[in-house]
Amino acid sequence: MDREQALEIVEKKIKGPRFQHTLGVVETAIMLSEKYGADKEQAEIAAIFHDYAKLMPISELRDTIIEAKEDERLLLYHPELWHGPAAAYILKNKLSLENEDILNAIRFHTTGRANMSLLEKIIYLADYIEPGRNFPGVEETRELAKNDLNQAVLKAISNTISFLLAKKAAIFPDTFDAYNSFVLNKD
Ligand code: DGI
Ligand code: FE
Ligand code: FE
Ligand code: FE
Repeated sequence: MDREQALEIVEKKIKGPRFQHTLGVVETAIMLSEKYGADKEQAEIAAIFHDYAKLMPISELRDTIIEAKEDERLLLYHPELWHGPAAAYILKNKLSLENEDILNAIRFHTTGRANMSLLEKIIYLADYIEPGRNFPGVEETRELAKNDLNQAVLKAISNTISFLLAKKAAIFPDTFDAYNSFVLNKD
């Protein structure tokens, strides 16, 4: 599947501002791939599809998580955590996307996880710093992204955890695992 086909499929699912965000993630993921030596085509496909399931109804997302045999603990947490795993399943089973690294970059783009691959880090970070984002701390994360991928991803994860703590939101274990993995392994 090439870029144009992929964009056409995604634009049907997520029109408007959400599609603009996706284009920002694509541009940022390609830039980060060049800087940090990831496969540009893979980063592009993962970025195009990362929010493919973002606007699916919650009931369909829930059914998809169950059908996919994804981690059922997800269902105890905020539905915001469901669109990545659901997209990975649909892309594999209905759109024949086979590359496991691409699928994992999509699956874990909201939470991160321990021992993320280069592609997973790039998609996580691109989602956080794409030009359309303006949450507190994003500028500092963009600066770190210029020279140190791991420090930048760690910053994005730390900011997300602080944000969730301030809201008294439940924090999914993969989010903590991602944080600990960067702090302990300095990877
Ligand atoms: O889909 P996007 O809006 O582009 O971005 P995303 O998939 O990274 O979702 C971001 C949201 O997910 C943001 O509001 C923070 C939230 N989030 C990330 N990790 C956790 C979480 N929410 C909860 N409740 N628990 C988490 O561990
Ligand atoms: Fe997302
Ligand atoms: Fe994100
Ligand atoms: Fe996104």
